Amino acid sequence: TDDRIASARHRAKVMSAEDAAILIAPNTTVGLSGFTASGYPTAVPLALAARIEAEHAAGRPFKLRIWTGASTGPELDGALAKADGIEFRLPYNSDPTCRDRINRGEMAYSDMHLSQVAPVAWQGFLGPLDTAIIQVTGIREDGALIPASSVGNNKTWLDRASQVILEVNRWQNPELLGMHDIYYGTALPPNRVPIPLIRAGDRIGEPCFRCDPDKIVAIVETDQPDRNAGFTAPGPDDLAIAGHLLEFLEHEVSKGRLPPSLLPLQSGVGNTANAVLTGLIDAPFEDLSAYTEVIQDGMMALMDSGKLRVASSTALSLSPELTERVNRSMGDYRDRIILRPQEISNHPEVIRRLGCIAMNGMIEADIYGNVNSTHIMGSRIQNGIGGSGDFARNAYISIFMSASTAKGGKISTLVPAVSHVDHINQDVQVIVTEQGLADLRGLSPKQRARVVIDTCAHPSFRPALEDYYQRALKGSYGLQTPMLLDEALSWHSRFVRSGSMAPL
Ligand code: 0RQ
Repeated sequence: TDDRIASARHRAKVMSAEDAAILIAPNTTVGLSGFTASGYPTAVPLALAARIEAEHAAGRPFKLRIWTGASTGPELDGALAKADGIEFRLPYNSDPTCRDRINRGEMAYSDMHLSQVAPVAWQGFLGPLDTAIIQVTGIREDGALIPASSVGNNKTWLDRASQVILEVNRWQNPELLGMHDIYYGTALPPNRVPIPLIRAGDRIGEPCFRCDPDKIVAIVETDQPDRNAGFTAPGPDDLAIAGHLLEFLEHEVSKGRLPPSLLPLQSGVGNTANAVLTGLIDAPFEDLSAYTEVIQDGMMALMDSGKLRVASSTALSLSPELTERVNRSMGDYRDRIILRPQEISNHPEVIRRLGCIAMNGMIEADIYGNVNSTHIMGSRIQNGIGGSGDFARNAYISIFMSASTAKGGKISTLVPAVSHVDHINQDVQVIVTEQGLADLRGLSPKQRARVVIDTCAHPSFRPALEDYYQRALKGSYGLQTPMLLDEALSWHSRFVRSGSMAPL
């Protein structure tokens, strides 16, 4: 114990992870920190998983309801799911063991818009929160908690929980102090007021979390690096998508519909999004800003190049190499990176005011521009909607991107009808594949179908899509959004039956 825990009152509560885990009762609700594999607790969840396994071995049931910020790491979601200790989880998951259990029907999963989790918790719709387990960088003498590399829902879990367990992670750089902006001005209707944030770089809150010391029942010391996966070098499809997108943005600037510094960028998870950001380094835009929820390697590269002036997010989500480098020089970024609660990083009011350019990945889109971000073949969850809905509906321009085929060419990501809808066509303005970019703004459904088929579909599926559409124009019940009811999902059922969407 050193000055990471500057308050004697708090120091008296330091104990082992095993002792802390005993304080969590079966059949209770636990809210944990973590947004991507950044700033999530590791020691207490691992000890808890071991305890759950021992209880199960002794024939005693032990399950928990788990709330987080978004996805976390293997020591949290992975370990608790392997121990069969999660009965219910929200809001976003990318852990493979959780995913399997959800898709086998063994775990309940509530996939929510990330901005809505905190307000819905305050409204009381989720029930009581028994325990919060929150990773922090340190505890100040006055008891304020210095946040770690993600903020997520931590403020809300600390405020709502009956008891609090802290993990003080010595690996996090104390220079993080001052990077965060914890806003305490949210109230419920009828007392809600405007969020006073008018530029991506504005600070409207406090650097630390407040927490009633009487609620803190345990403090565990750790030394665990964040552990997000690395990125693969962008492939030809990623580069083609990035190329189309950058050309589109240049075109919008030349038409006077976007300023030369663009508008605050939001960029989703994954390799393609990362390739787009990297591509911006050599694009003719200056003085960029970002208002987003995750900062990936591409965004750091853009910042280091001098092109990105400021980035607001709720988490750093960097490859292992970049995690180490950025963590060493955290103080250098404190004025240019702002980490906020996800209720604010993803706030519809702020996204609409700033006019974000939203760029997110998708599973599939249909010819009318409805987008599925979450489900494979209509019923199997991949990850979750994350913040894509917060940004898509409220953005200045909402862009979805994917390669035009998946699974080695056996699946077309452009289909007659999406098998699950996350983003309705009104929330989808641009679709990009390696084949091209469809600008759907202001078009009717039939005009949209024309552009999507001609521009985005892969040549191996384009004739079948065209054939479906032509027959729909003749045989549909109505002609606003032509559809053959018996055939619209036949591509998906063919894949489930035969392993390929290709026409027989
Ligand atoms: O499966 O790994 O088994 O091969 O889906 O697809 O191509 O690796 O793409 O990593 O960009 O993820 C929508 C899931 C795309 C992501 C999604 C299969 C494919 C692969 C992943 P395998 P890729 P990406 C901010 C914004 C929602 C949340 C969001 C996502 C796997 O972007 O989770 O936007 N978005 N948040 O093979 C069957 C198809 C398929 C398909 C892809 N049409 N049919 N399988 N796959 N398309 C961030 C946060 O919210 C934190």
